[in-house]
Amino acid sequence: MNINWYPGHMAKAKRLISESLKLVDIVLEIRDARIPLSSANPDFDDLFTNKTRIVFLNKRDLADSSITGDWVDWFSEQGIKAVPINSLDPQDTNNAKEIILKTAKEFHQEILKRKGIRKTIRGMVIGIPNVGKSAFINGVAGVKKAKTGNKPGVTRDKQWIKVTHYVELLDTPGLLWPKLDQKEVSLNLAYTHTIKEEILDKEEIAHYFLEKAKVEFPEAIIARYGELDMELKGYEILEGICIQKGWVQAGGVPDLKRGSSHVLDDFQQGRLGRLTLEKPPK
Ligand SMILES: Nc1nc2c(ncn2[C@@H]2O[C@H](COP(=O)(O)OP(=O)(O)OP(=O)(O)O)[C@@H](O)[C@H]2O)c(=O)[nH]1
Ligand SMILES: [Mg+2]
Repeated sequence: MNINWYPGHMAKAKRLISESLKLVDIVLEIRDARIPLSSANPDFDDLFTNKTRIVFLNKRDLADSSITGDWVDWFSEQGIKAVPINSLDPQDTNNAKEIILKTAKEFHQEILKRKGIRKTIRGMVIGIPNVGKSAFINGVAGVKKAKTGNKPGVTRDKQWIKVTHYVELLDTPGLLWPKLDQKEVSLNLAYTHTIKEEILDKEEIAHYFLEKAKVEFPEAIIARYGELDMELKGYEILEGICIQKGWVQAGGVPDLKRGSSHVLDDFQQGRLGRLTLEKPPK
């Protein structure tokens, strides 16, 4: 199992982000609440040292709310402010807007005092692909200016979007890193649809997903697909799901391709319930 996806547009986007950094006062990092560590790009630590950084745990509506609470505590222990959010919920995005405006106001006043000028405060929104950066900006700005889509690699260029007369946010393309060398991380990125589907072996990914599910949330699988022997291997559980749901080819052969697409899509769309894949380190 070896997943790597670092197309040319990401290398270009990384250069573009580095160049835009000097224009930016605040960095808003969007992570996936279901995988708060796997969705952290290790390249960002070097890129954004010395910048005020706020972490948003997006897609909180798809994650287990009690584990999200544990994550907020864990981040706080690391000295990082982490805010759970559903970018499609106006109440949540209004709350995020208030947090951003409060931080921006502090910058604005400090610059006014120091330099006597009223400067536009700029925030850069960064994160891995498909985590919801553009949806976050649209929600916070209250306009649908940034293009969003249910697949990674939608945003291809930078785009400034006004939030108020003195605050602007920069939408950026999702960035992965050149070498995904940790299997667990790669799989978490694949499960959450961060990696382009066309390059994945979906049957293999679904097998690993069910291997994890049978230990961590077997009830969610049974509730969705019916009674299954969760002692079996991931592949065999997938076969069982196909048979239960009638996803079979001629002669009753389980259609594993169809089954794996359904299972992964059900997880991604929250149809298996609110499931978090990573717990905070002890
Ligand atoms: N359930 C849920 N879906 C969300 C949330 N935020 C974004 N989405 C959906 O996730 C998908 C990706 O959102 P985008 O805003 O396009 O993601 P992005 O990070 O800009 O993606 P790239 O530009 O490809 O890097 C879209 O289908 C959004 O509707 C959220 O908080 N909850
Ligand atoms: Mg985008």
